[in-house]
Amino acid sequence: MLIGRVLQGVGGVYRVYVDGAELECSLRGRIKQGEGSIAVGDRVEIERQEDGSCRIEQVLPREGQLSRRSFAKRREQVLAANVDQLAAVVALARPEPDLFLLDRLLAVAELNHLDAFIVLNKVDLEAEAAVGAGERGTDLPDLLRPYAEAGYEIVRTSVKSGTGIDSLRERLHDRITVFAGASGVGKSSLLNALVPDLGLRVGTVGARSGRGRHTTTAGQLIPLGDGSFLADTPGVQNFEPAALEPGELSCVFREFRPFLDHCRFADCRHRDEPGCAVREAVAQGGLSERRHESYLALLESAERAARPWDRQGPG
Ligand SMILES: Nc1nc2c(ncn2[C@@H]2O[C@H](COP(=O)(O)OP(=O)(O)O)[C@@H](O)[C@H]2O)c(=O)[nH]1
Ligand SMILES: [Mg+2]
Ligand SMILES: [Zn+2]
Repeated sequence: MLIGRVLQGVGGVYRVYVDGAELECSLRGRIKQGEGSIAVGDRVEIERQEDGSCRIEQVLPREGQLSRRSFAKRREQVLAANVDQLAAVVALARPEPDLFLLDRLLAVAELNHLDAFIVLNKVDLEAEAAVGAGERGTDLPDLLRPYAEAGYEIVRTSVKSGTGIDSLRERLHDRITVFAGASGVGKSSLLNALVPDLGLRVGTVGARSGRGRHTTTAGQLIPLGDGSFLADTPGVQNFEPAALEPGELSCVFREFRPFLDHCRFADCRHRDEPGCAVREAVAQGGLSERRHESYLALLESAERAARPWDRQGPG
């Protein structure tokens, strides 16, 4: 009997990582029937069959998972099992930072009880970023300050110059990490830099993000060989924030937590209630106004999803 980790599953065939090698395995019928009970990242027991083929006999208990909840279907889709942390990737420039997406990704991490950190990639594009910052009126390090203050570590990288790749590798050590971020920020490039013989396809810049732009279609786990695994799970970007329960949201914004007990109402949604400690902190500059706006936008979509009769209605 062998124990391994599921790297990928396509059409009933599973690639399983065992002691530095990969085995192709089938799945025992009884596991197959319990739909969704095996995912990328699962630890499994494998038995070699008489004909030499390998079969997954059992899925070992999970320590956490990254899942996407769908409100409409009232079910959970497991994107990857045993994930430890999420790396939210943004680019200094090209594309312009999508901070609402960053807030959503960090929310996903919090909801799934994953550690999270930010990778600021393309730091070689400083000159270009300065132009964008001029047009915007703020530069990205300023925009990222609230995240650092909330306790999110920021690792600066450039695939082009090699800056920060070693620190990033250290940050990944012995853990399963999900890379997430907008199309074009350099996720595939970073994975290629971390695993030199990987050869993931790198996309072109400028193309509109959206369906069909993802060069990786099915989720997979990439072993770094030192006990670290990178999870390439395209579904994270399309995470549906509407699947959140409205009441869950305020805890998900980490830096709001110290204020939550001080709101006048226990069920305060930090929008227009009197005596709201969160809004008070925003007004006094102790909390970021932009993060609060993201919170309100997520709250609205969560409330809309909780009212099925106007889910189709205009925003
Ligand atoms: N200047 C610069 N370009 C980068 C860097 N990392 C990635 N790119 C480029 O950004 C584009 C998108 O990269 P890709 O890895 O496909 O992004 P993904 O969509 O997040 O997987 C490609 O043209 C890369 O060559 C970097 O650190 N600096
Ligand atoms: Mg990619
Ligand atoms: Zn409040």
